Amino acid sequence: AIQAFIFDLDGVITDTAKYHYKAWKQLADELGLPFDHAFNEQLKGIDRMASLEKILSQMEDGGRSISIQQKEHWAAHKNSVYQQLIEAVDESEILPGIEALFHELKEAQLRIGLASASRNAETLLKQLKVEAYFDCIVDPASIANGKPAPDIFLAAARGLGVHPSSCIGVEDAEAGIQAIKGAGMYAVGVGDASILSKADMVVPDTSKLTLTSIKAHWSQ
Ligand code: B16
Ligand code: MG
Repeated sequence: AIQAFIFDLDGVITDTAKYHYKAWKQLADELGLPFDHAFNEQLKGIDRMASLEKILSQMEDGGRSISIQQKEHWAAHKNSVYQQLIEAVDESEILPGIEALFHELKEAQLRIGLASASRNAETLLKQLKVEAYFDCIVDPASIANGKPAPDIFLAAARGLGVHPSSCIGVEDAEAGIQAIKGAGMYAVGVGDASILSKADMVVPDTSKLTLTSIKAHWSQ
């Protein structure tokens, strides 16, 4: 039976993907590098430094001439722009259906975990006033290999004390779906079914996420 749900944050619980986009876009513009929504899609679920490296890989030398110190400076700069953008986030920015789903899961006595690559995730859960629903929040700084590696989802299952095969992972990013499947969990994608084709089930938006519909698909 299903024992736990493990959620991604950005793009699933709240739409911070748009703030990440704005902050990266500002940095890319400052550096004179191309950046659009299609490129941003590749950064979803990918941690801060790996995201920066993808952007810099568009430089003529693939970004190889850039020192670690310079990269750290740019990554910190992006993060401070991002943190300003999320300062005003409050419970009005929880995506539709998410809080109702959290209620349903608690009623059914299922555990809830967070597997977000974002080092700002805990701050956001507090601002959204949903932190109390979570039985385990994985610290992404403790994870050696980011998504698409399964590590962060496996750490969440371990933290919840549940076997991966009894966990449902919920993700909006292709890298995240790969991570869930690599962990041996059931993957629910939120968004474009053609991008999230490796998921076991895809819903177009969070309002369609209900325990009943997921259970029905899971048992098939
Ligand atoms: P930060 P998720 C990910 O969060 C975002 O999708 C990704 O765009 C971002 O670069 C990453 O977190 C790191 O975020 O810079 O705040 O540490 O989708 O895994 O919840
Ligand atoms: Mg995400």
